[in-house]
Amino acid sequence: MKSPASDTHSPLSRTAVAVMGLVTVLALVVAVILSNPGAPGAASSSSMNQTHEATASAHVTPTGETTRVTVGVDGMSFTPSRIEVPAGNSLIITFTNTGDQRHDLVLENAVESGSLAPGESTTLDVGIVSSHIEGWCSLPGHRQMGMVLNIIATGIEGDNANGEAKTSDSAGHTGHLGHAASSSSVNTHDLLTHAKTREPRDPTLSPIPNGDVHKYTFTITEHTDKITDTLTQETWTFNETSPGPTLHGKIGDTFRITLVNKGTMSHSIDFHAGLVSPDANMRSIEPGETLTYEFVAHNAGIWLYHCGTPPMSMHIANGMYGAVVIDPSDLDPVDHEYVMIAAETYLGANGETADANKLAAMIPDATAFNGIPFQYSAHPINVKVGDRIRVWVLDAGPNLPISFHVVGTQFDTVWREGDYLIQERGRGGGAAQVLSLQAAEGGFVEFTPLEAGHYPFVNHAMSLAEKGLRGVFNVTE
Ligand SMILES: [Cu+2]
Repeated sequence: MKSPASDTHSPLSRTAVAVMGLVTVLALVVAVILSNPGAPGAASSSSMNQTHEATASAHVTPTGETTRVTVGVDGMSFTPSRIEVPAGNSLIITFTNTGDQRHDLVLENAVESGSLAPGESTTLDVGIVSSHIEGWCSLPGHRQMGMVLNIIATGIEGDNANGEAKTSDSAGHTGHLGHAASSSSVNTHDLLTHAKTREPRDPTLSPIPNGDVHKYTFTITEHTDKITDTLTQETWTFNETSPGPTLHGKIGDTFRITLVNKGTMSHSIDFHAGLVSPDANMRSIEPGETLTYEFVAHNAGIWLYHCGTPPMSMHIANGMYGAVVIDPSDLDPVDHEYVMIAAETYLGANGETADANKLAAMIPDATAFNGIPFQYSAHPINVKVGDRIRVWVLDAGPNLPISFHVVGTQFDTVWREGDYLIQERGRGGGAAQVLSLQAAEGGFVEFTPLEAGHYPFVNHAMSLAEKGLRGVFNVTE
């Protein structure tokens, strides 16, 4: 048995390693003999061959006893979430995912279960417990939501004597095995420079397709996407775009969506545009599974859709959101009709998912209309003087409000969350400077630029505009 940390050129350390190895072997032999092979959940003898010496320390004498526990999942917690083990005992955990989406269990001594689907079970040989060991679920955001397992070594002197649980790493920037991986930051210049290299997403609202029944397949994938020329993040998407496809229909239309999960974890979808029972339609599905979700659009609006698998903040922040536009029955024709979906980005380490702590603190690194910060500053939207323009705005969040403003214009028509706040024709007098929306709210504004020029549109919560929620209408004669 080798110690990876040993210097084999030193006779002293070679002797020490040999003694430690002998102690470990003896402890294991005793543990195998003492453990009851007929006990429920008993590990097979082959799994006992894997030991984890990282947990052994010099001041704890192996007892030769084995502690066996079963651990399940309830929502976003392990049950139990705390295990007491007499110091020096070996520990065998039978981990069953009794939750409703995929989870894993990773211990700080590098023992891990691998990702388990709901109902799956595995056995973890933790080794000899000599001090407190923390465990957690490594799926993005799950640890921060509370999926922490504390293994307490009892009966030893020192700071573990009271069996005090460690608090979960408040920095929380942990990689798969708990090593710190610093989250990223970004500046306006780099975001704008990158936006110039990207093809902008066409903000034009597509016409309503023919017929009363609209069928789509939404395929979920997980991949990396560039944020700047040098920084990438793992994004989760419907049909490889974030936002996902914008659907458009009229009141009374039926939408039939086949959801296909080609990712590595559980995902789902929740269409605010429909009136359906969440139980079956919005359930999480496993990688490889499909789900048919059908709804009738009873009411007008720009409706959010999003993945509803916990932690929802993480699934939305990683890109799983989009819009369904259902026209009010009294819409007038306009020259241009656009969709702007506002969302926030909370950068994790390069190449990784959103940072769960920034997400919880609601302090985004970047913000964007239609997925790419500053894309309509880099690629202004061209209109003519006197054109009538309608802009549908949806706040996909996941957290922060938007105060949508177009510099140099006033909105003579504002429709927000189901009704007109201001309606141009027939009601003279007032106009609006912003359409204000909380997370998941939506509406539209109409306006007409009267002179040529460059008309910025922004989130007038200015600090959020400065992180990317900004674009320009280029108005020409
Ligand atoms: Cu998801």
